[in-house]
Amino acid sequence: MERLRYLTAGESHGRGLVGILEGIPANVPISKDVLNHHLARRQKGFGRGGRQLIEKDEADVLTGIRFGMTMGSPIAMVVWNRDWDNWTERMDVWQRPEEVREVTVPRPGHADLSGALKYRQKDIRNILERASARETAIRVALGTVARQFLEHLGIVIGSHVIQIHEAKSEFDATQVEDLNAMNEQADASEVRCLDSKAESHMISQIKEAMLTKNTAGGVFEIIARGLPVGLGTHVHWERKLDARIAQAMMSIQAMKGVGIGLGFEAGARWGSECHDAIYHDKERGFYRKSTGSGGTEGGMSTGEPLIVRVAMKPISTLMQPLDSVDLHTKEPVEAHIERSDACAVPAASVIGEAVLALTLADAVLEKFGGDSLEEIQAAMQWNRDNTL
Ligand code: EPS
Repeated sequence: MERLRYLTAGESHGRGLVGILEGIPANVPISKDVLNHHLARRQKGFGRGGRQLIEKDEADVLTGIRFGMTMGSPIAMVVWNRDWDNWTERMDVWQRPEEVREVTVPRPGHADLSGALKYRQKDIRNILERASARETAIRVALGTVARQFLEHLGIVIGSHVIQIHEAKSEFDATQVEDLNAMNEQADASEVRCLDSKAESHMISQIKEAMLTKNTAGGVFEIIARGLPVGLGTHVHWERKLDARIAQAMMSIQAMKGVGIGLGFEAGARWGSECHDAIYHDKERGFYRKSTGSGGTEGGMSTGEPLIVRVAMKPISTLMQPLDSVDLHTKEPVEAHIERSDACAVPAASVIGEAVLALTLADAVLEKFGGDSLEEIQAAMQWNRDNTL
């Protein structure tokens, strides 16, 4: 990230998850309710396991905000793990209990084996605790600060689930103007799906996964509107907006594919069916009628809706485990079973929104600079005419 930095720490069953966000300008109003609202959205979704009945995630802000306003200083926060109460001995920072049930059988698909070998850990718990998607709770908290900053600049983000296993939504979100309303509607669905026929199919796919002791993956779509032209740049690989978005999405646990706009589908289309023809009028400046590029050209935002699709693999903890090998005995055994989720694609869509907010906030700060919200609002103003 160029202008915004963030760092998270914390284990799934440790005391809590810690985050620091540095680079948010001063004078951005931040609402505690909005922070906790998005944290609650991340906890929902059909197919979640028992853990979410224990947790009620809230952001405990320690620094950087005073009277509900950012001060330009680093924002530090904690999401405490309620489940910690059940793990105090097993996850004690100092004292090893007399008996520790070590995890010695790696789950295929998880960080378990590569992590254990890389860090030379005989107890896989030392890997899986940090690899766990529990970490995304603090990322949503940090991302929601970025999101509130963006909203004050007229940039709004929404998402919905477009596929779970074989069930596919036909809903076209690219034309939706009010993304907050779209999000509310998606939140009302147990699978965050906006196509009612596909919604019941998705639920039945997850039920089938549960019944067969399996897990289900899927695809979600995130849309952002209100972006100025020219976030990111064509001049250098690491500053390209689409590249930064892809990296951010792939950093979310269990994500395996990212597409911008038509994404993989672009490979099967003629050029004339792919690219968005250019128009101009006095009111809008330059504009497009189609959304194939997904709002980026040459690594820069076009000012059109940004459309990101992300594929999540099925969660790797299977209740009917695949073959594995014990780390110590090297004997073939069934993989380790941990309490887990059958499907977390709806939650992943909320995490995607937060991660996108962090990436976009960084790109906004890179282009417009400024130490206070007012400076950035003013700098963005003249860019809004969309013409030369
Ligand atoms: C996860 C395993 C499960 C999930 C967890 C991610 O946790 P547990 O082992 O405590 O049942 O519920 O996700 C969360 C805790 C969360 O808040 O999203 C994993 O192995 O990635």
